[in-house]
Amino acid sequence: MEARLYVVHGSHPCATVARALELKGVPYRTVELPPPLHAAIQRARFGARTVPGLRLDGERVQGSRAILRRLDELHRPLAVLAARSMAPVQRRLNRATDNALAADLRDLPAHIDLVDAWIADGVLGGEPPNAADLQIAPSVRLLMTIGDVRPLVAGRRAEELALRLFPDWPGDAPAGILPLRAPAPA
Ligand SMILES: N[C@@H](CCC(=O)N[C@@H](CS)C(=O)NCC(=O)O)C(=O)O
Repeated sequence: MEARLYVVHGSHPCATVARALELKGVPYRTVELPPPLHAAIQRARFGARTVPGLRLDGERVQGSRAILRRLDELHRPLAVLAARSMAPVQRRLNRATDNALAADLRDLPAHIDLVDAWIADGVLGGEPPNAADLQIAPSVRLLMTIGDVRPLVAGRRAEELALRLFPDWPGDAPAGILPLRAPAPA
């Protein structure tokens, strides 16, 4: 997919679209238009004066709301298709068998206890963060995107550390997607 985003420097609706493209993983080129020439250029290219405008494989969409709507339309089926073909490969690469999952779920509460103990002992959670913080906090933060296991971390020191060092994190898998049940929180 070839995308070209037409912007004016500092425009907030243009920032909206740029971020949406990044979040959806759509590579794009930015064309910065010099005001006030943008008005004539945009009108000729998109039929309206304002930026942003987006060219997507030849299709032209103007205005941040219309662009985000169009990106959603295009990307929902693509994401489903991609997930269908990627998931089995990823599963093999990560040796994600039901047995491995069962073992991981069984061991997870002990791992979280260990992280909490390290935080309590000052091994983790200091300022500035150390190398171990930067290894462990993102692992906990990633786990927190899995609704089935999030309760195991909720309210724990490990959760606070993960959120403090990595407040923003992509992804959210709703509870109920794992083929096995996670252990109940202690
Ligand atoms: N609601 C529109 C707002 C677009 C808009 O006002 N863009 C400004 C830049 S922030 C613009 O093109 N201003 C120049 C002009 O009005 O000619 C959208 O979200 O796309």
